[in-house]
Amino acid sequence: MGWRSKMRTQYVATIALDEARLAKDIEQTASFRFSEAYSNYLIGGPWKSVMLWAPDGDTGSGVMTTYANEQRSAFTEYGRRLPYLQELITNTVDLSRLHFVRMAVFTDSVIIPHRDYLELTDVPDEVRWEHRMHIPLVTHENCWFSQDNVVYRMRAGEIWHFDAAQIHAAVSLSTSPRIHLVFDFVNRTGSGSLVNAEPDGTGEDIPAQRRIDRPRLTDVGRAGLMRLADVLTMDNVREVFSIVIKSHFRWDGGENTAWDTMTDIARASPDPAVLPHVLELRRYFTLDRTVG
Ligand code: YCP
Ligand code: CO
Repeated sequence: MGWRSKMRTQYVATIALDEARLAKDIEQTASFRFSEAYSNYLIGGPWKSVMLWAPDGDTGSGVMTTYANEQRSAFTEYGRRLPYLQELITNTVDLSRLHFVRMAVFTDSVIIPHRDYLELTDVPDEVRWEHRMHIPLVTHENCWFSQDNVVYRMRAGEIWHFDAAQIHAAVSLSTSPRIHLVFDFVNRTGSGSLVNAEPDGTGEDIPAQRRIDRPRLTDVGRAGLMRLADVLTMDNVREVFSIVIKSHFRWDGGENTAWDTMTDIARASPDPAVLPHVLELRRYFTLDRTVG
């Protein structure tokens, strides 16, 4: 099966995780130096990541545009210290197209609705990573993703294609950490499929059993959110946005509700600096991250 970059978010298959070997590897990571790059996408706890597979086997800073991206990728020093995950990665994907694998951990936090890959305009076509895949390793009931106004869960051991080029958000409402493997692939034509697993889904991209049903956001609920405008100042933009994003995960306010509601609240804020600031954030996270 050929493969192109425009892969929709979809469940692929489930791997039977070896919990004992996984626990050993996770224990190993206690001594690793995690990067907090991209934590500005989160409100609450940081986004912690560690490179397991990267160009030139370089652990690097975690900021993906700073790697020697024209080099061949390989396991990093950290990746080589995780025998189970090294095996899992090698057995599960086409390494010839694999560019990065990160272990990504976050706890008790929300991820601002955003598109990834917007900052990669200077990365040459042949090495630009354009396709993402997730495999949750450790997760819980209250870790949710949203895309196209669908809120859903990924369970541990599941392989998911993840359309990171579309606006997506996430929450992890728990004090226990959520740990995923996050894969990025280059858009090179390869012989076989990207993933070494027979798809076992129902044909539905996001299976019904993975979706979280939310009640509609009522007019009363919406009016309540709008009253946040009364207290919204430059000092609390992030806190207010966190409330707005969490409410989007609990109630269905329609497409783009988090950014639209935040923009409406900003417009109604007594502080005139807030609206331009929120519009700038919206541009950065959803439209354009190139400088100048
Ligand atoms: C990324 N996605 O693509 C970011 C990290 C959360 C959202 C932070 O690396
Ligand atoms: Co993202």
